[in-house]
Amino acid sequence: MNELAKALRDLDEDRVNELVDEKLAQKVSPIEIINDLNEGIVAVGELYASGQYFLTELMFSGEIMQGLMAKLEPFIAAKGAEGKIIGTVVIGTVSGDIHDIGKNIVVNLLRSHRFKVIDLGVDVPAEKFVEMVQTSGAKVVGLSALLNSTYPEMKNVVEAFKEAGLRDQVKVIIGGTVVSEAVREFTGADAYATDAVKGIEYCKSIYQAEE
Ligand code: B12
Repeated sequence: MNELAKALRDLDEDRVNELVDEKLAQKVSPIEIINDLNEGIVAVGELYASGQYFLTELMFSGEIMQGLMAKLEPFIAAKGAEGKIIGTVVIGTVSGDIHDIGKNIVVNLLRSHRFKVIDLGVDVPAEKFVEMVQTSGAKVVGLSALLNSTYPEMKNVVEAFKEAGLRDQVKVIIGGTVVSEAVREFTGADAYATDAVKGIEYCKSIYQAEE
C-alpha cells in the first residue's frame, strides 16, 4: 500500500493532507491521487467490516475524504470546462443509500468534460430520476450505490423508466463499489462502472454515437 493510502487508512488527517499537497505541487493528476486515496478508504471499510474500526472511524474517514475532495475539485474543474456542452446526465445516489463522495467525483469529472449534470443528491427515489429525465431530456442516467442492499432499488429505477415509457430513450449506468456485470444484469441497467473515468467514457460514447 502506498504512503498516502496508509495515512488515510490510519486516519492521520494531517499526514494525508501533507501528502496530497506534495503531490499537487508535483503536478500529479487529481485522478491518480483519488486512486491512491481509494486504496486507503477501502482499507478503512475492511477494518470497519472486521470490527477493528467502528462507525465513528467510518464517519471520520468520510470527513477526511470530503475535505480532500474540496481541495481536489478546483484541479479537476480546471482541466477543461470550456466549449460546447456534450450532453446532459442525470445522476444521484439511489434511495436507501447516503454515500456521495464517489458520486460527487463523477459529477465534477463530467462537468470538467463539458457535460451538463443534474445532480439529485442522495437517497433519491425512483420517481425523481424519472421526473428529471422527462423534464431535462437527458439521455444518460447515473445511479450511484455503495450498499449491497440497494440492488433491488437500482432495478426499481430501471423498472420505473419502463413504466414511464422512457426506457428506450435513456441509458442507465450504475456505479459504485458494489456493482458488477452480475448486478448490471440483475438490475437491467445498460452499463456499470466501478470507477469514475469509465463512467465518463460511457457517457461520451452515448452522446458521440448520436452525432
Ligand atoms: C465513507 C463511508 C461512509 C460514510 C459516507 C459519507 C459520504 N458522505 O459519502 C458514512 C459514515 C456516512 C457511511 C455510512 C454507512 N456505511 Co459506509 N462506507 C464508507 C467507506 C469507508 C468509503 C466510501 C467512499 O467514500 N469511498 C471513496 C469513493 C471515492 O469511492 P466510491 O464511492 O467507490 O466511488 C468511486 C467509484 O465507485 C465510482 N462511482 C461511484 N458512484 C458512481 C456513480 C456512477 C454513475 C459512476 C459511473 C461511477 C460511480 O466513481 C468513484 C471514483 O472513482 C466505504 C468503504 C468502501 N469500500 O467503499 C464504506 C461502506 C460502503 N459502508 C458500509 C456500510 C455498511 C455503511 C453503513 C450501513 C454503516 C452503518 N452501520 O450505519 C452506513 C449506511 C448509511 C446509508 N444508508 O447509506 C459498507 C457497505 C457494505 C455493503 N457492500 O453493503 C462499506 C463497504 C464498508 C464495509 N466494508 O463494511 N459510510
